[in-house]
Parts: sequence; C-alpha cells; structure tokens
Amino acid sequence: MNYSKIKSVLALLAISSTLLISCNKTEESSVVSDAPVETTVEKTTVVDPAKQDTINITLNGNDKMQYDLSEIDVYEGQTVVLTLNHTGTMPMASMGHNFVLLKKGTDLDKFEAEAAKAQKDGYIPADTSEIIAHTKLIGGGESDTITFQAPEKGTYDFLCSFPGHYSMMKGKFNVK
Ligand SMILES: [Cu+2]
Repeated sequence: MNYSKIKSVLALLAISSTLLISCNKTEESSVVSDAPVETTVEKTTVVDPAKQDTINITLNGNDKMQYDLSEIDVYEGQTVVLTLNHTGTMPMASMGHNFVLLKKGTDLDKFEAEAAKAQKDGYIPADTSEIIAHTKLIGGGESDTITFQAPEKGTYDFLCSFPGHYSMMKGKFNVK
C-alpha cells in the first residue's frame, strides 16, 4: 500500500477544490457588482370605496334557499351594478331567486303576499311603487345583472320574492 501517493492525491484534490471555490466566489462577486441596482417603486392607489362612482356587488343564491350576503353596503349617489348568481342547479319553478330592493317602510309580509300572486311576472307584483330595483327571477346556473342609482342614505330591505323564500332570503341594504 502506497500511503504517500494517496496522501498526495488527496492534497491535490484539496487544492483543486479550493481553487474551484475561489473561482466561483470571484465570479459571483463580479456578477453582483455588475448588476444594476433595482429600485421598484410600487404605485398602489387605494381608492376609497366611498369615492367610487360605481360599486359592483355580487350576490349569490343557492339551492338551500340562501343568499350569501345579509348586508350590502353602498354609498349615496353611487351607481350600483348588482349581479345575482344562482349557484345551485334547481329550476326556476321550484327554487327561483331574485333580488328585490324595497323602499323604506314597506310592509314585507304585505309585499310578499302581493308578489306571490304574480307568478307569471317572476313574482314582481303589478304595483311596483314600493320597489327601488329588482332583478329578474332566475333558476340554477343563471345570472342577472342590474344597474341602478343608490337611493338616499338609510337602511333598506332586500329580499327574494319567490313564495316562502323571504323568511330566509332577506337582508339589509345600507346606503352610507
Ligand atoms: Cu329565492
């Protein structure tokens, strides 16, 4: 066994690896020094929701007779673009949904009773004097988008006027 030969081979290996490391280091440092200094200036404009002319609202209704929002906040004078999605699969005849925004002081029970008579009109009663805005009645997988002006500041009721739904499908529409 030639111990000294092995020793010299090991020594050579050690030297070459040191050389490699130092070589790499030089390369690295030169890359770093050559690289231009990048300064990223992020221009994120945070728009106050109260100052937007238009506000987009998405309201979903499902097969369990539920809306996903119990409160909707908008600001006085805004143009409201409201999209109602029916995220279920049941047909309009058995699980139809709409969104009806009512004027202040509307008696919800009375309104519902009148709406129930208006099946052919998507449960929108003939007398629409208490309605500020409404979507059409939709079934599973359908959507409807409406655009209207937010009324004066205050709290309003919204509901689904399909018979029997408003006990669960209703909420507050707050105009700030
Ligand atoms: Cu409904």
